[in-house]
Amino acid sequence: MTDSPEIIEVDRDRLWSSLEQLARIGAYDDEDAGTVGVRRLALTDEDLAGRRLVLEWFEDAGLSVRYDRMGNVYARRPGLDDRLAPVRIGSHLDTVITGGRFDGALGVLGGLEVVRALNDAGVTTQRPLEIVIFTDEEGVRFETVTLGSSVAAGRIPLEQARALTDRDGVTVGEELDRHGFTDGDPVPAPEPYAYLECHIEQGPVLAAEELQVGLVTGIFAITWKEVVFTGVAAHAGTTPYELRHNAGLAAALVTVALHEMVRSGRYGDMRATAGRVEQQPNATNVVPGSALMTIDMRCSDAGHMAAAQEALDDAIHRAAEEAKVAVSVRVTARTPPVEFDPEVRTALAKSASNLGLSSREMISGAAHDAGEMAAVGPAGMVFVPGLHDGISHNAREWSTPEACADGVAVLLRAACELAGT
Ligand code: HGY
Ligand code: MN
Ligand code: MN
Ligand code: MN
Repeated sequence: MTDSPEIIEVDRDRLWSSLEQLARIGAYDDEDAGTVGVRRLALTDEDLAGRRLVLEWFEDAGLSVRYDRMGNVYARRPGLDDRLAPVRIGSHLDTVITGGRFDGALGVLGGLEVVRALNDAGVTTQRPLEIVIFTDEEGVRFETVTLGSSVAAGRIPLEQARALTDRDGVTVGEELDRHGFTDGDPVPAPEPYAYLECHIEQGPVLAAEELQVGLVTGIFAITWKEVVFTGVAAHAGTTPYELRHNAGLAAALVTVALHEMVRSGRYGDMRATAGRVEQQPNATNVVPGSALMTIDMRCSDAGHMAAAQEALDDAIHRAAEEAKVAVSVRVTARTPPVEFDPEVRTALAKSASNLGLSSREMISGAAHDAGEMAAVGPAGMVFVPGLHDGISHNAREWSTPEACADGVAVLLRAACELAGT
């Protein structure tokens, strides 16, 4: 029996309650933010505990679960014709160190709510649906972004992913084996008919313009670099300035160069962040002998990104010269600008307007698994407004039950349209 998507309702309170229950796993007191955050770094026990809870819900919803060798989870709801390629709805459950309860979780639990709503309405879609949990989207523990989905899409080979290490020298491969994913399905994954992701906006635009959902056009290009400056630790009081080899100075000069590059306007909508700066021996009376810094650069235009990388490399080498230190640079992530599929974008826009929701098109400055999925099939995203200027990657990340339910209602209708009801 199939009904038109009009009468299939998202259960706002059920969705909100699932978000709340999941947020208890990995909860931590964040003094700086003055609230409770969520910390489930990729492939840690907290990450797997969060998955276990969601897998229970998947099973309760009648989904059959399998996983691949990268630990990505696919929870399948049969369609009327299971020979057809599935419509996938997904995101991630891992968080950054100062995470909130919506980044990633809303996309996975939103997919689960789509299934629960279809179950309630007794509706079976033509195509099968698959809800996906991608491993390690955040790239905080193993230092590259959207790792699980990039392996599922075939951009990063599994063996290259398995060799990545965290700051304690533990490899992705050891963690995948420890959690029992080694015998999973081969990667890359078979291609979906379409991929949808609902995600908190992680920015101020929708709330500032008092809009209910964001219709995402694409994703910024992203380049991450790790830079290591090697100088000489020396006495802060007796070492004459011209004899110093100050690695900390070099890192500071690069941070200022980034600031000047962005302020120059020469690189369009470029955003640059030196998120990690660690200098050793990190002592008041010792000239820093070594410094490690990471640089995250993003912009919507590939040409601006290329020019910015050239200027950055130049700034890095000038800083090393000025501070009289050695330097090594490693690219740790590089993704092109993403354009989402016109047909998927139309399905999402039609859903939003049929629901009478106010919306606008917008680009994503944040990386998403949808960016990797866009390389292997038609993909698209819907954004949900956040509170507190849309702050994210911060324990204060917040939204409302209504906003989350609106985003998932758009997801539901677009999934029904693409999967056929
Ligand atoms: O870095 C990002 O944009 C994503 O949240 N991992
Ligand atoms: Mn995310
Ligand atoms: Mn994130
Ligand atoms: Mn994501």
